Amino acid sequence: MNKRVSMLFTIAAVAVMGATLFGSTYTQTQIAGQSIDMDQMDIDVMDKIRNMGGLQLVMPEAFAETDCGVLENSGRTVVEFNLTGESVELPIMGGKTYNAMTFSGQVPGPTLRVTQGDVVKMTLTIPDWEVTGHGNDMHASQMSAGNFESVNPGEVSQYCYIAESAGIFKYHCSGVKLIGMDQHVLSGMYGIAIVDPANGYKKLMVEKTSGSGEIDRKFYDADALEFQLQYNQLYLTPEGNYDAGAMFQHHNTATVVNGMQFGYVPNMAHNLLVNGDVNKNIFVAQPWNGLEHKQYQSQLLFVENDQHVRLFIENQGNEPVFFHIVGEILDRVVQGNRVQSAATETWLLGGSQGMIVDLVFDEPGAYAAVNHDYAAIYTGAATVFVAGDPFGLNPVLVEKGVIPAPVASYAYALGNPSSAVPPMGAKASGDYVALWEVIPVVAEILTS
Ligand SMILES: [Cu+2]
Repeated sequence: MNKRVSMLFTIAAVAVMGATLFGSTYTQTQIAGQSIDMDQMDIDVMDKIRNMGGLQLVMPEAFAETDCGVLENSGRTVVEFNLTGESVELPIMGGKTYNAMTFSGQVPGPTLRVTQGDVVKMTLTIPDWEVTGHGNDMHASQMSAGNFESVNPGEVSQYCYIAESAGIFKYHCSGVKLIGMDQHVLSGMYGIAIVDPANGYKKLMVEKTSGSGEIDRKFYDADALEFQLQYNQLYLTPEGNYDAGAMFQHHNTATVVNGMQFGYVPNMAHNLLVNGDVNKNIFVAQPWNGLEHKQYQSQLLFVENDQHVRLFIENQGNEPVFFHIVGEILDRVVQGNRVQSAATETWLLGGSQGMIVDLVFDEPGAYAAVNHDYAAIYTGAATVFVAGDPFGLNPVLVEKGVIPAPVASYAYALGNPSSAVPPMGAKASGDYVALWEVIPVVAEILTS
């Protein structure tokens, strides 16, 4: 017996012994067995394993159905999710562009939102003008991407699955039969599925001290203001093409939040609103100044104080995310519908890992949510939440007639960027007012 065969035999023997000891019957005798009699083991199984050269690995398809027929008629709610695979050119900092690969022309791809137990019917269309084939792997599906293979230009393919587990799950291109998957994902072909728990979200409990040594528990209703933040990296050549060599060395060109470096930081329109001057920056890094960036314009995220805020966060990338909000504590961290932590400062997300963060911003202010890895912060992993009215705009907004009465969040005067609000998709819905159109108008009123 050569070494390789010997090792396989050992693995097979351990597996069969495991099955013998802890098999489906679980009798007291088996569990309490004192010794293993090799003569009593199933010799046929051993021979079979040996003859085929070891154990065969089988990918689970427990909840998957590549043929939609059965699941579509199962009586469950069926949610259709239609994606196209398209290569497009997108802007990055410094006035350059890069060759992006996208689902439906946007990065991240459209967000799927379903309720636990729903059937998802995913259809991927590749236009005939597209330069390459694409695939799709939804981590909510418990199904191997290998079953889906690749969809060629000019073709359409689909699969169905039951979204059995609640939580936030990545989906991504699986390349051309898994080849080039890194290039396709790191060039923009990713998104999330939010699977809401069948019994809904839970109330948020926040502990507060009264100052007399007592702890008061404050409860917030399960309804919350929701945002999504997806972290990734770009690895690019100077020409804006994917650089596999840089990826292997983890030398990223940029860190992106929802596809943008410094996604959701102030822009020149905010400068005009707050400082009365487009050139007076209100944040250290404002790379997207300039209204010519239009839909790629960075925007702030507006929340109320004392409001339950829920963040769906996914690490789509290749490097860890140490999620932290400067000046805040993450009141609750949930993964897979199970609470992982409460009142924590930072939470680590490995690659292809997601979480739901529930929190309340206690005081008016501007709070930077970051990946607390300095290389990531300086290359783009900073996002600014503005809570309450820290800039004292309410009296002026009321006096100038922009709003009839003071508001608890600038969101009620200016809205929040649709790309951060799930289900996202400025491009997907078209039903939105662009902040980069609204803010200059408001600022003009205030400064006139
Ligand atoms: Cu692809």
